[in-house]
Amino acid sequence: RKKCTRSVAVIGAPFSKGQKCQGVEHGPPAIRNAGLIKRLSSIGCNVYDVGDLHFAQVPNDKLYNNTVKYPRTVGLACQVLADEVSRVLEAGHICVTLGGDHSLALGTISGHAHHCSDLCVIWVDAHADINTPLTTSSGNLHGQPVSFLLRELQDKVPLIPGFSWIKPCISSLDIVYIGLRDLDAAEQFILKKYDITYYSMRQIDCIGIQKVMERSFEQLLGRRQRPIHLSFDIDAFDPSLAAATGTPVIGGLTYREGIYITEEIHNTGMLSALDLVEVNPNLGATSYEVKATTNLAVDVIASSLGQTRECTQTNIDELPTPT
Ligand code: B3U
Ligand code: MN
Ligand code: MN
Repeated sequence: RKKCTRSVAVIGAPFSKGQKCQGVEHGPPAIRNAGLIKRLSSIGCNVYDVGDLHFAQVPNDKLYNNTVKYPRTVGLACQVLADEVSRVLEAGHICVTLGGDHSLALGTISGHAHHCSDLCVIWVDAHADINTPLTTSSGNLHGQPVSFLLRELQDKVPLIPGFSWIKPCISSLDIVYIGLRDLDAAEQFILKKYDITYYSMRQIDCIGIQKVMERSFEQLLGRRQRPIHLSFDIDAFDPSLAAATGTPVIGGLTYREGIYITEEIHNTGMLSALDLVEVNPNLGATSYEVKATTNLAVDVIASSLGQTRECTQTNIDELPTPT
């Protein structure tokens, strides 16, 4: 249960305007209260807790195109977050961001790319979050962040208010999805048309999580070592494990699959930034379900940073002898 090689900065991003459920802004304190900082210290991480950022709500933030909600508020929050992420990476930390809803990945990935343009992304989620402002039917920006980040997609993405600072920073071969099981038709079309690699739950059933990780690393790291951005939506897990989230979808990752993903990412030695998003402590039917979800979030983060399911302490070299 030990070994964390570098220092880790933790940023709370209590942001919720990328979706409609109240409460996801309470994710950061809920994950902290489940013992995140202590756990990271106990596995040997040097933890620098940035605390929670403050996000202003932009007044008169009208719908874009009669559909997209809070574009200016989301754009500004992501800009603030991007600056903070590149600052802590610059200082040499691994950057852990606690959400908040998944629209904030626009900020974390932009900030990460500002620090190192060579990054790759592993997006663990039930959803692809790749609608454009013109294909979204919900209007929620947490279902769209990837569309703003992909270079190949830019001729299909309109400039929306609050987003002019964003530069697309990844290509379709630089991202891999794991855990998908709820795609809109347009999202499915985009994944196919732009040749984006995705391992859906069906694919995981077919080949197993071990092969999924092997193939992901072969694609992303096979030619050269590069920093990994892990964007982990807690709704990738089965709702029986992570009930306290806004859009649960049946048939998700098991605990063992989810933890195997993060253990393998740690083992590459290339993890540079991690988002843990969509934990909503207002949801979940009982306090037990909320606790289970926040504990799971802590396990995901800790195993990304070196917590193992085996004891890796090496401080015993002799058994006690009876006298
Ligand atoms: N694809 C739908 C649903 C959705 C996306 N992300 C979540 N839900 N969490 C949308 O709103 O774009
Ligand atoms: Mn998501
Ligand atoms: Mn999701």
